[in-house]
Amino acid sequence: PENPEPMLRIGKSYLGTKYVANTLDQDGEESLVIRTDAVDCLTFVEYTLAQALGSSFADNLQKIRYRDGIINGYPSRLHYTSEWIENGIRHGFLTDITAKNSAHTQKISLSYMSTHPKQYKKLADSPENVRQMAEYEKAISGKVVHWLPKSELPEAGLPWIMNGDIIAITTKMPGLDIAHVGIAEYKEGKLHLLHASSTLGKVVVSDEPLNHMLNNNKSWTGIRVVRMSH
Ligand code: NAG
Repeated sequence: PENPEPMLRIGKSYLGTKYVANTLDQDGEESLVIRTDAVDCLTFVEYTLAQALGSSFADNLQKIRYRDGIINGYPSRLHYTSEWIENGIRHGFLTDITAKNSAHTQKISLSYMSTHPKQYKKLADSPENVRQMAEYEKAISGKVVHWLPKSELPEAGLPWIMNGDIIAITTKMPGLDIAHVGIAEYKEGKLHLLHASSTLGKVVVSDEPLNHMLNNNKSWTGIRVVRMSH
């Protein structure tokens, strides 16, 4: 069968969708934004996962995007992908595949948002939001997670990385955990990335295999792999 994995089948229905950053940062109170016509790397994965999980799209999206599914201001949104992953595992809709298959570990260290408030509309004007973000950063920092260094990812991928898996790219940018996310797709025996590309301005399957993308980016260090739990 072709594309039997729902994450891949649904993710591919977004091919060509335009890339737009910051669609979730609306004026006024934080609320559940659904903009499936304009995505960034993370919202693309969120919409795909919300649809793949079945039944209520909006309910799923809220559980995916907000800490424990509760919308309570800007800091209740899961801004850091490692906390986004942790929330998904805790609520039973994601499984940490790297944890089962890679012995490499790293300690999470988050501070980027609270130290760059001018880059975020909802932090630039709110010291209270900055204070709360700093608290959440502190709460997750120090947690140890498994990852796969890019030097250990062959062009052909690995047997334990499957079509439709969520790939989160780790970064050495100080205070940040994940720099980019997408969905795994094997093409002609090589592992590629289905992702919302800011440089190409839309959702694409990478021309290059994922390991080339990683090796061509100096600040990207490796990957974490998580899978939708069925
Ligand atoms: C992430 C942003 C987050 C935003 C999400 C979806 C960081 C650390 N996180 O990259 O604020 O909600 O994209 O647009 O910048």
